[in-house]
Amino acid sequence: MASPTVRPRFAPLPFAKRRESVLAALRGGAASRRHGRGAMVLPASPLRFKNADSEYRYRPDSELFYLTGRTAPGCVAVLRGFADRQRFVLFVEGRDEAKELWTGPRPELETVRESCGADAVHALEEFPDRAPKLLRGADVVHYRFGASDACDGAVLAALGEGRRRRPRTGTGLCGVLDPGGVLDDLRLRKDEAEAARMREAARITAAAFRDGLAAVRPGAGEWEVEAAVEAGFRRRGADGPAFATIAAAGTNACTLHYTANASRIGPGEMVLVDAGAEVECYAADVSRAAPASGRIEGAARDVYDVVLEAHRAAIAACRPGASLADVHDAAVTTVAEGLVALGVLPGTPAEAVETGAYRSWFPHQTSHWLGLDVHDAGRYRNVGTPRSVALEPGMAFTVEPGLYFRGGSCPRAPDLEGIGIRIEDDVLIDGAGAEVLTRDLPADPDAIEEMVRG
Ligand SMILES: [Mn+2]
Repeated sequence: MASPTVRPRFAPLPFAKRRESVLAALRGGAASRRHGRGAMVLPASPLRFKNADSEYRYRPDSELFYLTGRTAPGCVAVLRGFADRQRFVLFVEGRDEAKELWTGPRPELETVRESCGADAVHALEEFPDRAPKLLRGADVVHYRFGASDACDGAVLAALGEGRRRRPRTGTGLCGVLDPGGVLDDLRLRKDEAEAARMREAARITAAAFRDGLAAVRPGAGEWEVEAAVEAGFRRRGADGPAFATIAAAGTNACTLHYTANASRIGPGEMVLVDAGAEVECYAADVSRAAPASGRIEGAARDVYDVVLEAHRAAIAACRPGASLADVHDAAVTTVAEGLVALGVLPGTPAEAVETGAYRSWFPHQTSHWLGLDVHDAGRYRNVGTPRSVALEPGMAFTVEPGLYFRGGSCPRAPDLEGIGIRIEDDVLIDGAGAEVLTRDLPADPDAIEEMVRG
C-alpha cells in the first residue's frame, strides 16, 4: 500500500500538451523546413554507480521527464513528428521477478501505455531492433549522443540505413540535431503547474534556511549547517537538495562552488549558505550570509549592505520586457558604487562599470534560468544578435549578486579580504511584474541576525 504523501497535490503537469508542441515542431512544415521531417529520441540517463553494485540515488533526466513524466531509469521515448500514427512510442523495462525483488515492482507495459498516453509501449531491449524502422521516414533525428551506448548504437544504425535508402527513395535519416533546439524554448516558459511546484520548492527552501541559519554559531561545523538545511528540505517533503549544498564559513565563501563543508565556523566569521530544495524535479536556489556572532558588523556589514542594495536594485529591474542583462546591469551599477565607496576601486563608479574592474570581486552573472535544472535550459541571447532575451511571463530565474574578497585580492582595502557575501532569491515573471518565489525568507540584516540567534 502506498504511504500517504506529505506534499500538497499539484495539478498534473501537461505532458501531452508538451508532446504536441514538440511533435508540431518536428512535423516538417513551413516552420521547420530547414530541418526537414523530424523525430526525437530521448533516453533516460543511466544509473550511475558509486562503486561495485551501489548506485547513486536516481534523478530522472529532465528532458525525458518534461515530455513523459517518467521517473524510472531504463526508458527511451521516441516522438515521430513526421508520422501520422505511432507518434509517441515508449520503451521501458518490463516485468522481471528477479530484478523487482531488488528495485521494486514494475507495471505491465499496457499499464505504462495507459498512464503515459503513449501510442505503443515496448520492452526496452527491443529498442535497437525497432529503432531503424521507427525512424524510417524522418530526415533528422533530435538526439544527444553519450547517455546510453545501446541507444547511441541504435541511432547510428538508423543513420546508416538512412544513408543507404536516400539515393534510391529520396528519403532517409541524414542528420542529427540537439533536442535542446526544440525543448529549451519550451522549458524556458513555465506553465501554471510548473509554477506551483517551483513555489513549493521555494517555500520549503525558505523554511529550511531558517533551520540552517539557526545552526550558525562559533565552533559549529559547516556540515551542521548543511545537515540542518537538508533535513529541513526532507522533513517538509521535498525530494532533497537540487544541488550540492554550500555552507562556507569565512574565506571559504570566496570559493564560489565550495561544497566540502568541512571547516569549523570561527567566532567572527560570516557563513554563506547556498542551497535549494527539489520538488517533483523542480528546483529552488537561495543564498544568504549569516554571522556566527549574531551580529553583522564591521567590514562584513559594509560588504553586506552593498550586496543587499545590489540585490534590491536587481529585483526591482525584473519585469516583462526587461532582460536579464538589465537585471545584471542594475546589480553592477550598485556594486560599482559600493566598491568605490568602500575604497576598493579608485576613480568613479561609471569608470568601474566601463572597464569591468568590478569583475575582480563580482565575477559571475546576476541570474540564471531556474526550473527542472537548477541552471535551467534556455538561451540567454537571441541567436545572431547581441540582444538579451526579453523577459516574458512564465520565465523563472535567480537574482544573486555577490562580492568575494579573496586573500590578496584587495590591496586598497585589505580588511575586506576573506569576506564573501551573496544574496540570492528566485523570481517568476508574471503579467504584472515579478513574483519573488522565495519572499518568505528576508535578507535584511536585522532579520538574518534574528534567525541566527534563534
Ligand atoms: Mn544560483
